Amino acid sequence: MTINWFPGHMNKSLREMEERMRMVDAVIYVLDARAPFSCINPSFGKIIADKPVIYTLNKADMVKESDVKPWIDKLSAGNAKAVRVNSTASGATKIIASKLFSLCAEKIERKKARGINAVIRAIVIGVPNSGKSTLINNMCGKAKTITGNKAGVTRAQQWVKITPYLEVLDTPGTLYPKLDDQKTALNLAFIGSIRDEVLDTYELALELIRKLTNETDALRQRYGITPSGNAVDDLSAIALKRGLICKGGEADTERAAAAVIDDFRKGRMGKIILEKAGAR
Ligand SMILES: Nc1nc2c(ncn2[C@@H]2O[C@H](COP(=O)(O)OP(=O)(O)OP(=O)(O)O)[C@@H](O)[C@H]2O)c(=O)[nH]1
Ligand SMILES: [Mg+2]
Repeated sequence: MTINWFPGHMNKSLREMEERMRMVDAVIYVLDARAPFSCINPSFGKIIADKPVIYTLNKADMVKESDVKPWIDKLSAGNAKAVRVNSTASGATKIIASKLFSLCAEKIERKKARGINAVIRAIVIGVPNSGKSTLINNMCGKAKTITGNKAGVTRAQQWVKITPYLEVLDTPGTLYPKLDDQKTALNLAFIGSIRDEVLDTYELALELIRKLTNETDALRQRYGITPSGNAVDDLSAIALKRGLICKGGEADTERAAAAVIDDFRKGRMGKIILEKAGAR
């Protein structure tokens, strides 16, 4: 299975992001903590240039703290800071505002010397479904942006006033024009950053089983199966364990595939990180 998804509107989103970059003070770069490296979009690097960045390891509730910590250390350097956040927990994003003000201290002080209260503006960027809009709603304590459990929910940029001195810009999730590295593409598909319509659910579930067999005990714990080393057989075993049977009596592996992917995405297999900080 070769995964690629870069619809026309993403090109437009990248252009708009570039235009807006000139008028913002900082970047809130939202990464899914389950696959931080895969969420770092090579197209963003040039656009961000030397703006201060807050790498936000979002969905931190879905991974072990000990797995996120090395990413925080790795991503914090120079004018970049990294934080871990669960955007679904009330008040959890307060740390972002405080980091933003400290990254922009020079501008704040400069304006203050002239008797002006600076307004800090930040752009929120990231791959689809990483939780950008949820994070913004959390920052302002109100549902000001539309969120949803699938890729491509936000379709246009939207400014949101958090306080009189802090404004953030929600942007549509953007992927890479070319997903050359299929390992990255798979991770993005596992975490729901690629539209399901362009994916083969059955093949994706087999890849996820292969990945989880190698790296965790999740399959044994969730489904009570002993991974055999053959993903096709394992998916059948999962279907039978869950009572997913076709009319003819054989295992319904299509439904089992959808269940495996859904279980992973909803965190029902436990706290699993797909990419450790030291691995690449
Ligand atoms: N468990 C958990 N779920 C989260 C977190 N942040 C967001 N979500 C969920 O992730 C899904 C996607 O959230 P959105 O805020 O719509 O993501 P987005 O990055 O704005 O997505 P696009 O607009 O498509 O680019 C929603 O179902 C959220 O409830 C988090 O910190 N933890
Ligand atoms: Mg959104």
